[in-house]
Amino acid sequence: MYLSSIYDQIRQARQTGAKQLAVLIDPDKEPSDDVLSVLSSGTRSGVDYLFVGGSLLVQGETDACVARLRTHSSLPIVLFPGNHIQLSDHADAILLLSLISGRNPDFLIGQHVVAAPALRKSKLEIIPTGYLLIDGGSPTAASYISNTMPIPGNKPEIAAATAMAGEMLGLQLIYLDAGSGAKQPVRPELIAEVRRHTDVPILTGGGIHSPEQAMAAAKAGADLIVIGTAFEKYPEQLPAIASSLKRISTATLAHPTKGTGKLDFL
Ligand code: 1GP
Repeated sequence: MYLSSIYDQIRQARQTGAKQLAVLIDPDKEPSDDVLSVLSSGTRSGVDYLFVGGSLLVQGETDACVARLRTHSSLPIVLFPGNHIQLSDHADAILLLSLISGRNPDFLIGQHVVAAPALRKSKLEIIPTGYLLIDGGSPTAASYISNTMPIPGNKPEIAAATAMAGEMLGLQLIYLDAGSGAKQPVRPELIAEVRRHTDVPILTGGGIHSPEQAMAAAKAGADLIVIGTAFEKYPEQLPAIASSLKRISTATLAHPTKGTGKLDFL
């Protein structure tokens, strides 16, 4: 079946129980040869999307980074911007992030207002995304730069209520992020609680560096796993993570959960 948009692909994966993988490319960092070689193998690498962005770019440029990735990879490129200047018309889509775990109006709506005229002119597919920072055991650039407090990792009910509010406001994805380089990924219990209370696809990332962690997040109900730091440092480990997610997808497809499409691994 032809799927017209990236959001359709993510939603379709959610409906069938297929788990997806995105790697996050930081425009500030020059990709190593090993990283480029994984990217150039396209979907054979087990990667579904390239995400591009960072909380703060010191020297990198989003547009140049996207252009460079295009020459090395045929994978869809999705902007994951830290602010309104991280735009590129050469990407396929943008996660228009509203930082709903925080109470900083600039990241709830302010940056969006500044970016809206340029986004309206662009051909980017815009995917409204509820972005929740979850405490991963250490301060992260995302919480510092956004000047927001992450949701405590042991308060799944707060995350679930926040995600519910985001869904009711019409946000189409929920991204649970422990922040880049987090000590601990978002706890599976928290992901599961958000899953129980929302139907939109769930993305999670921050601190995931092993197949076991990726599988735990996926089993808890995350539909798309995002890996940044571990991919930069150990790109050779990516196939193991990708195949662990494929195993879960295959198990889900063999034993689909009836009714709501919610997964029942717990
Ligand atoms: C950060 O979720 C992403 O926003 C990825 O985090 O760099 O820790 O993989 P890592």
